[in-house]
Amino acid sequence: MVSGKGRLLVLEGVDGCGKTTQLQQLSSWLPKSGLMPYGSQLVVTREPGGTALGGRLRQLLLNPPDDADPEPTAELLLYAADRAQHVDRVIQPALNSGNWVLSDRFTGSTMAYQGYGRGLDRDLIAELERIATRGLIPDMTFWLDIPLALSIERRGDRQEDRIEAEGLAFLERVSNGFSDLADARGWVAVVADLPVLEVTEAIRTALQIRAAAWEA
Ligand code: T5A
Repeated sequence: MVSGKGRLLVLEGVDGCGKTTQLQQLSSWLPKSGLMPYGSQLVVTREPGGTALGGRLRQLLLNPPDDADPEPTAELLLYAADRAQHVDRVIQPALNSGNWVLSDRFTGSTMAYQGYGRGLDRDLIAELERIATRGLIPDMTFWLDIPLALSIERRGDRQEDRIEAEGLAFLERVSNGFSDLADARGWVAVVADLPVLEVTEAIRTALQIRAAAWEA
């Protein structure tokens, strides 16, 4: 029996900002941090691709076979479909059981990439966000803030996926989008061009402060 409330924590930022690295750091620390309710579990997940259906959608979105690349509106709807399945199958059931969920990307990525990046209608995106999540809002979102040039450098000569291959101007719009969203949605901005453990420490400290407020 879990004695507390489930919580949804999200990491957001441009490609190569260090989300996956921090997700690993947090997933080993959180269960022994004393922050999670007694008996609860940590569910670590990601978008796109947090479900079996989402895994197929991820492939179509990021590395589609020849001639199967989606146009912007289809891309938006595929990300929304991935999220709807993710919320219904993974996130909401975990939260209902009092577990904590740590997700690599969530709704902010759609607003940043498809809204700011692709220039699709942001009101429509907000409406789709509401439909796909059924109104679920993360308890805490960490935006890993990093200069775009460094995020590109960090990705090195790894093969680019379809979104990463959109080019610098696109990624600049996405990066500005994340900055606007962090302000508008009350995200925690984390300076991410520091050594891994310093970034982890900043996230941990912010989370400890917020968790104390949850308990108060
Ligand atoms: N997308 C997603 C949309 O367009 N709309 C949506 O709605 C959603 C949900 C998903 C793609 O889909 C798009 C956005 C994306 O383009 P993804 O799986 O999230 O892709 O892929 P990326 O964000 O590209 O993930 P990456 O793995 O490339 O980047 P991460 O996770 O941000 O970075 P990470 O941790 O892998 O680090 C990159 C490199 O930097 C090093 C790491 O060791 C690694 O080599 N590094 C550091 N080096 C020095 N100091 C640090 N502090 C470091 N942290 C990491």
